[in-house]
Amino acid sequence: MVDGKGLTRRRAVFTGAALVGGAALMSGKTATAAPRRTWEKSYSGGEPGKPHDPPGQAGKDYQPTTTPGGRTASFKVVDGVKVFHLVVEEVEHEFAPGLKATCWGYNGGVHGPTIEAVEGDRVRVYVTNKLGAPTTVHWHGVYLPNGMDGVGGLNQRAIGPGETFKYEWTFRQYGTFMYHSHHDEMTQMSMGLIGMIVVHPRRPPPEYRVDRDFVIMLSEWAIKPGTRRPDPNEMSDFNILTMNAKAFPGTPPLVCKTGDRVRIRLGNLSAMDHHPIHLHGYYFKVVATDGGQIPPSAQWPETTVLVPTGSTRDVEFVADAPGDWAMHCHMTHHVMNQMGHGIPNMIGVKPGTFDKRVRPLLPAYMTMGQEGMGEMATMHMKNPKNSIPMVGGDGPYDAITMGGMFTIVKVRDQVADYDKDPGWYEIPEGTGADLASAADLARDGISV
Ligand SMILES: [Cu+2]
Repeated sequence: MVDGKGLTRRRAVFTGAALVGGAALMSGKTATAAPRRTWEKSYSGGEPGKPHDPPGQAGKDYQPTTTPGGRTASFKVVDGVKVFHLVVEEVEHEFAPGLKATCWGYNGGVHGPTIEAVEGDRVRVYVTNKLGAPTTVHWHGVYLPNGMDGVGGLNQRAIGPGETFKYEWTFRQYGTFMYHSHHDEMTQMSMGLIGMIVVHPRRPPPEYRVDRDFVIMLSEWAIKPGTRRPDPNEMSDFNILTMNAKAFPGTPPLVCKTGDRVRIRLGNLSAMDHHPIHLHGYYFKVVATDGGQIPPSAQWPETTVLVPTGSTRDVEFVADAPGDWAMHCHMTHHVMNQMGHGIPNMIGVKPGTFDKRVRPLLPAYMTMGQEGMGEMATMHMKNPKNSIPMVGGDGPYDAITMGGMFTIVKVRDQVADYDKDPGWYEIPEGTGADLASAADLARDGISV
């Protein structure tokens, strides 16, 4: 590979032929004409100050993406330039029914809206700071003039409270990228100042076309039960794990029709964690990172993709199996809500008459956890004000003993409205797990 380094690949976009020769000299190999990759062929944008393409139109130049639980940024076109406006402000945000917090967001929401554009688009993004603190915006993974990169102190002075800054560039690549504050990152990203960017190819190769194109930002928060401010000082004990700032059971499903080609663009801007995202019922291929498309010959099948913090991963599959398929982070503590970790291990404890003896001192006392945490999903215990149970969403059979970074891909033969939850999948008679009958046990010689 002559393009192993990001910078080299980037340059290859502009001076492909010259670079191939140079790299071959360095590696001592004979120069051969490296095939141009599909995503390079698609490139058509100008360098800053040079002509750019006309603004790409939804429906004509690209199929819009869906950000479940979030939203897409609106823009207007002024003299051929797409103009966006991000307002940084304090926002009341609901993570799941019963849990709200005062966060920092963009345009009245947490996280920021997905910025969607087409390669070759010229964009101008105004950023108005309505916080009490200075801020900046960094455009993660995007090729920009250095002065637009948004690192406070390094590329610009921070945007003071009440000020509006202007960023402007031409998208010269396509893919899945992110944006986030680059001033006092630890505080500002933990408070919610992050968002996704999707850039579609100007001339998409046939394999780019999908029917459903989802965008999911993974993040983590520390919100102690009963409080309503995320704690940015937390370093390891994050207790709210989110997809587009929603924690299960607050995460909306990803609705697909049987046979749909599906892309899921995962971004991770968690403070301290990577997330292995696992999809049930399917395998997918990892087709892109925030460094660009992965050539088809280098894509491999997976059912779990690790999304390191500060990275994006695009996965694709064909939704050919109807059902309600779980998709979640496979770190088991990341599918819990507001889990406290300073608790004793009660597994196997036999409390005997202990509860009875404690109750004169603590009237509501109940020994819990001897059989694990699952029962907490069904107990409907009273929670501290503004907090949610560690696990538990209502399912069609029982409580779903999951929380946090968990959602459901709902694949149906008929879909009237992709934006509407189709309810629970009805498992066809005789195809589900069920209580074994005495006849089954006898036939197979199973003694219990
Ligand atoms: Cu995780």
